[in-house]
Amino acid sequence: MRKIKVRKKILIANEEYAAKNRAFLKDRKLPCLNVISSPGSGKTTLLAKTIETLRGKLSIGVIEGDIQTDIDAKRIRKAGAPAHQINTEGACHLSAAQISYAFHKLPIDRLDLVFIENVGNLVCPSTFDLGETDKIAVLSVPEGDDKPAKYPMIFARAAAVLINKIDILYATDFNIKKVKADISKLNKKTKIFLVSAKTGEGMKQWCDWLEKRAINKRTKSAKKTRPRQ
Ligand SMILES: Nc1nc2c(ncn2[C@@H]2O[C@H](COP(=O)(O)OP(=O)(O)OP(=O)(O)O)[C@@H](O)[C@H]2O)c(=O)[nH]1
Ligand SMILES: [Mg+2]
Repeated sequence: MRKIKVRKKILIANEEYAAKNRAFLKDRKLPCLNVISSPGSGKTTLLAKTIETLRGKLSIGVIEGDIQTDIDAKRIRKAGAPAHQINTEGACHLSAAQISYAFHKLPIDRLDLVFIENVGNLVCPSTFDLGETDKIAVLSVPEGDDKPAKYPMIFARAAAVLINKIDILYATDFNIKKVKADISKLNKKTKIFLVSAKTGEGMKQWCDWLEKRAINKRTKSAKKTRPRQ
């Protein structure tokens, strides 16, 4: 009984911080994408490649979540973007309060887009609201094509799904047609990208989509806030 009460309190506190984060992003017309996947699907490699591909077009900042170490934040800085590392010290997902604090550790007013790389975990982060604009799922080829069916939560909620490591498709029995059908059953609206962060294949389509979304967000918000004639 007591445990339930404590959990309820934690969730209410998280919802309050998530609402605060949403308002913070809305004020700045700043898109923030929460990237979720199993450990090792290629999130950091994809983000580094995205930063390189969009250099000169979009100014990107990254909030990195890991149980321990600042390995990923260092990789992002090496790719040329500001990064803030959060260590959860055991927790399997980031919280909205941690994100609220991390926004102020980035040069937020100079950014066009913020990525959150959540702790590598296909389950826990998918239902935890951080106040992000959208969730992005990454599934890599060696994980197997049954994952959307077995772990549906993130695929049902994601605005886009990146199927990464397509350069090693030849070495697996991963069935792209089946995966696409399974994802579409869960979420008709989601956009699916086939990519290789290693070779760069498919990165242009993904980056074009990101650029459009970042620009759309700014223009839509500008229209909304424009006073009526
Ligand atoms: N062949 C191939 N390997 C890749 C690709 N993308 C990433 N990798 C490799 O996959 C491994 C894991 O990549 P990371 O980017 O660290 O994965 P991650 O999802 O950030 O991992 P965590 O942060 O630990 O959850 C590394 O050895 C990468 O070089 C790809 O497109 N193709
Ligand atoms: Mg990583």
